[in-house]
Amino acid sequence: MIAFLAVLALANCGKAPQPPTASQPATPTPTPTQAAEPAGDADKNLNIFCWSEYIPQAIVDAFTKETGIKVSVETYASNEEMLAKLFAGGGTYDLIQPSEYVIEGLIKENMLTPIDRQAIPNMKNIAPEFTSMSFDPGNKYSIPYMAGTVGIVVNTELVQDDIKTYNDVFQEKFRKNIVVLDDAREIVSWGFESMGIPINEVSDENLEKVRPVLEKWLPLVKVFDSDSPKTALLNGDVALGVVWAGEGAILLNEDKKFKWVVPAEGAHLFVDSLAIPKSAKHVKNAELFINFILRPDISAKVSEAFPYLNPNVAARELLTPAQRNNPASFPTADQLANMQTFKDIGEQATKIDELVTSLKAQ
Ligand code: N2P
Repeated sequence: MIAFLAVLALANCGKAPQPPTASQPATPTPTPTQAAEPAGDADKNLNIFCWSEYIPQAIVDAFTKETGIKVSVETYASNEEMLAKLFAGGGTYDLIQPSEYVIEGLIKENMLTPIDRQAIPNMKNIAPEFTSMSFDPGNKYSIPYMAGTVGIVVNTELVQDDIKTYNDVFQEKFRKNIVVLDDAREIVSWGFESMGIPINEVSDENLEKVRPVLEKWLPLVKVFDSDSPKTALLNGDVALGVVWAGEGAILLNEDKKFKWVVPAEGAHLFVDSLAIPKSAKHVKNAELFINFILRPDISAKVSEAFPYLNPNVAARELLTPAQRNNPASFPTADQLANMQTFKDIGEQATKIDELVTSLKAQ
């Protein structure tokens, strides 16, 4: 609890809910052969709290059409923002979408409801390498939604250099020509990777080591944006970005001038899952939604709108070759071998937040 409460004190709580803004796919047609879904809660409501630009509104609408369950969606731009509101929300949320290290922390703090796996037959669609991961052995509390990495996007019309590493991005000549995620844990991990420090070794000593690197890097950034970092690149406001892979994949689809680079030093592999807070009031409706979104046709529609690394192998089969070959969506086996997930780092999370906040303000 201590770690989460500390993060709560520092996290940005003032953000208004925002609807997803990326292009929305057409409302999917329910598969006629679909087995009858188990009944939901008597109260036909569901409150989802998810990352922005991650669950297409058309999918939410299709769920409501099929089940009669009215869904309210609120979004967040970082795990820490989600945690702050979860603690302050007094049981408003039925379904949340934390990344791996946050699931690990929430399980430790007994903040999640075990998921009735009988209600999630579509779990069979998830690739074995994304099941029973170390943050939730047996998937007792979480069901994988999307995975992905953080990498570099280069506008090759504006940058001719062969960008390979974080240090290649954060150069004086690119001052105020860079967009990065507004995410302290991510930013510190890039600094660590550039110095050869394992991304989960977040000690006071390593934070002091990374400070001068970030002191140099952060003033070079023009835009901090976790919701839609692609926008600054699309508008030509910046030439380089360190962004979520799904944002990179959308940019590659938009214009050939954009290039995706997995940083040579390694990168964070995030696994974002669906989980039900202990305080949820509509647990069965949440389970219905989880099973619905794991349907191959539905999950493929999610990939169409938000092209992340889809752990749903049955959905992957429905993707076009172009979608499957997007290098930002689907890293190679060699690239994956050089990626790591984040671990829960307890109270050190607060120190990361303090460090990045103070350096951004310099
Ligand atoms: C979607 C954000 C991706 C989530 N907008 C990264 N964990």
